[in-house]
Amino acid sequence: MACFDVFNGDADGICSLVQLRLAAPAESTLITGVKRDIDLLKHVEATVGDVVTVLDISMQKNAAELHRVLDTGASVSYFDHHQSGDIPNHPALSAHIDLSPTTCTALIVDQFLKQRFHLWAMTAAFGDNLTEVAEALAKQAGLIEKDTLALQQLGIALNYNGYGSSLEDLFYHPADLYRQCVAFTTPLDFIHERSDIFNRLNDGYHQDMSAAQQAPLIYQSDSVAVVVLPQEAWARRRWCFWQ
Ligand SMILES: [Mn+2]
Repeated sequence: MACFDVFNGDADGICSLVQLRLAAPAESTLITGVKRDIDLLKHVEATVGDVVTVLDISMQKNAAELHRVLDTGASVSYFDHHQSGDIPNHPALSAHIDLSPTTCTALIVDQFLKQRFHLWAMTAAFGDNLTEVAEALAKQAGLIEKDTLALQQLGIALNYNGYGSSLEDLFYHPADLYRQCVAFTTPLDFIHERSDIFNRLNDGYHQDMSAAQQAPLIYQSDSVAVVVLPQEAWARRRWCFWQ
């Protein structure tokens, strides 16, 4: 039996898989990409009895590939908060889909795991821009402000890492980032023990922001501004972030 973990390369995808694999460790083939690459199920070459977990990519956009994978005899657990389209009624599919604007995939996983790795879920909520939701959860959990802020910074930085036109543009390959994160039960331990990674992500984000602010402005009106960006990785990250 082979395991395939298919996940969006942003904070939500990474933190969702971190929670599931902390709860149920397994050797798996990791399938991910830049944040905008959600066409991921096509890379799964499963056979009968295999187990496929899919996180934070639209079921609607992957519908044909989902049917293909189910037809091989593999079982699929699907967690997501994007457009699902019709959810196939298949005995080997367990779908955990919630389209509410106040949730994200990592929060759906958090509920599924009865909040076992709650801080990872909050990190993802910050990364998915659900700031009020994440702050409320942090308050309920009794987190001190400094720790809440650290989770927010990590969520934003993990999320930003997913932006780029190709994997080469990213600070870290999302699969590598996942492997580093899953070594820690809480994101606060990760931040503390792997400050090298945390700082590179966080500093990289801020450096890109200030580089973009200094890019030459060639036109501005009340509604439009045109800046010229160089053909460099940081500019492609910013460009994809703006899209
Ligand atoms: Mn998400």
